[in-house]
Amino acid sequence: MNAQKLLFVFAIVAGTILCTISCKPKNAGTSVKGDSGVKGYVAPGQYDEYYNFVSGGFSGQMSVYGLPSGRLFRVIPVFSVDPEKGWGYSEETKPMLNTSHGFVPWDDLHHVELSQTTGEINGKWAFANANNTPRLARIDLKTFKTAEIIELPNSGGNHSSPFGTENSEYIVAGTRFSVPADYANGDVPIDTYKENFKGHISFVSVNKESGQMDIAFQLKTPGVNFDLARCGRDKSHGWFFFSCYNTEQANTLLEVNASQKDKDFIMAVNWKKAEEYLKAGKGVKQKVKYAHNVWDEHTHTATSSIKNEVTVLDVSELKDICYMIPCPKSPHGCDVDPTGEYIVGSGKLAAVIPVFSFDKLQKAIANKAFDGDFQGIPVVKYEEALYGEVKKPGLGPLHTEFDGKGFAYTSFFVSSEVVKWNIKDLAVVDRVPTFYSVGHLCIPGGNTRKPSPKYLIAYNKITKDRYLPTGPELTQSAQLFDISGEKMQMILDFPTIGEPHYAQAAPADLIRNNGQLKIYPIGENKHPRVAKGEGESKVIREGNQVHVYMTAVRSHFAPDNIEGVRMGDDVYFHVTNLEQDWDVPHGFGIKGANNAELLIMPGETTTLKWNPDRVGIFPMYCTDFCSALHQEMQGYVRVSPAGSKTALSFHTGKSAKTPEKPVQ
Ligand code: RUQ
Ligand code: CUA
Repeated sequence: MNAQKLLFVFAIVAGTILCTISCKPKNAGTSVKGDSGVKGYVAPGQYDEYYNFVSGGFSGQMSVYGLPSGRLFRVIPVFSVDPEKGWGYSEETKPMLNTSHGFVPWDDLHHVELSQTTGEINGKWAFANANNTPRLARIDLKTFKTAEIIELPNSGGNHSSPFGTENSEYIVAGTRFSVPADYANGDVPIDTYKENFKGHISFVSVNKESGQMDIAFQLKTPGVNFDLARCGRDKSHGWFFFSCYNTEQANTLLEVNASQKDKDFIMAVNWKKAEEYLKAGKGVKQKVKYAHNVWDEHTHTATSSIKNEVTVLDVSELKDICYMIPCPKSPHGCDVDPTGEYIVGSGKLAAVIPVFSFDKLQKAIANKAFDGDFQGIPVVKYEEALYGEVKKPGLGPLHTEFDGKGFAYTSFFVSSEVVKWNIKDLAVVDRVPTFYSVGHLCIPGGNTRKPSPKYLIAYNKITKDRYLPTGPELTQSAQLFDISGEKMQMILDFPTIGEPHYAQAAPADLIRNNGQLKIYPIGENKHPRVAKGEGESKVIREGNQVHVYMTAVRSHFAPDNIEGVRMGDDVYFHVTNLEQDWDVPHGFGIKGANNAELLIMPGETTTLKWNPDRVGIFPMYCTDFCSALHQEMQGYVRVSPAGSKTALSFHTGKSAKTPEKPVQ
């Protein structure tokens, strides 16, 4: 090798090394310029302008951030157990995670939907989907607690969910995987997809006052993958739009086989028509099995009941409920603008963004401007529903939000950017890079009639070199943009819990003043094992069950000394928090417990089940720093051998009390 050649090789090697060390894409680290960071600054002690409810992805939870600060306020446990809050560990919360498959301690939460009245966020509830074992959850925004979970039969991979109508009449849930219905024979060869696999879309009604959910009906559709959905609004209220892919009906190697066709569909659903058919008795009651879990605010206890019937409308037979609109290349996002006229389809592999017109669609349906049908569902001619195409917008369009000022913002996964375009003339007006690979976007109210066009948040799948590394699993992130001017400007970048999918945001005052600050009077506690004062605290034996009616108040438990527990006992600590101020929880933990701590909210009773595994003295203590003497808030349980004669007794302070008629 001559010297020149050697130098050349050296240059390449050095270049490669340098690049692996510092090859940040241009813009990285320099995108917050001048005073833009200041715009996201919320001074200590100041409130944020918005609540941001963010899906926790594979953590199964929902997190609550402030905007514009990006401060994390709370992680609300929804579909996954959360030992920090005792969620899924206390006896009262276990039924919330019950399903027809039994207790399921985890799920994958993708989308968040805030309840609405006349197309505007009303601050009452947030809905969320479980993707893996199909369920819908309702979170009460007065308590920031999951108040209800309903399982969805006939579904697999509940991805196209939960999207709501303008008055939260319904929250819909479309199945990602079409599968043989639960009420049909499921023991069929997988390659009989075309004949035996069906899609089901659930329309779940929401009670206006209580929020209680109920599966009003399901639509049975040909087998495809439903991906996302949006309701019609204003003039298109009464319609729903679902993107679907795999209209090839492939059952293997979908990355190739589900990308064959030039166009898949957006399925337009006339749900008012479906309601008419339902009233006319056209629904078929089918035998299924699903769990419905409801939290009772007065007993602070969930009950799970198994239901076994659902009403199904077959849209291949009941004409004029569904219409297919051709949409280029595996549409993912399907978004409707604030006026309800424009429906935006984002084909993951498409080079254009088609924008459909609701008025043109109606005309096309009236004139039967169809191109045949897809297994009984009329296919509307593409041009007859199309308003126009956004040309060369970027690579890999996913999701679109709106600012209410005539602009749409679309995320591009592959080219890693947000693109702002004009809805009327379909011209691209601005684009900014995201770091990296953005999925969903959120503008507060961005899916309503009245967006507030100040901020846009991009939720990124990959963060690569943006943060200090933490091993192979790097954090995902959110990036905040100021969109009040003509140009989008990045002002903040913050890590998230789990993989953030969709998120929504609501004005701070709407949530803050929804009645959430209150006293929790102990008198309203209807828990069957409550102790409403220390005088009511006691320990009783029922066979091999020992029930401890325990109270907690700053800074002691009553009782705090318990004897007479024996090996083989099931011990239930029913801890009542006697505090009535809304912000003084207590905690409870005992050595060797096979579950978690309890966090007991003021005025509530919560139960920990404990099976002592050995003879001896077991300390217990308050886990939540509640006062200067929090560390003194502790006690002991004595465990004796099975068959021991040690009488059951308990006390706090001097006098040991023995239950009047100890049952041995
Ligand atoms: S989607 S992978 Cu919400 Cu873009 Cu789930
Ligand atoms: Cu009660 Cu710490």
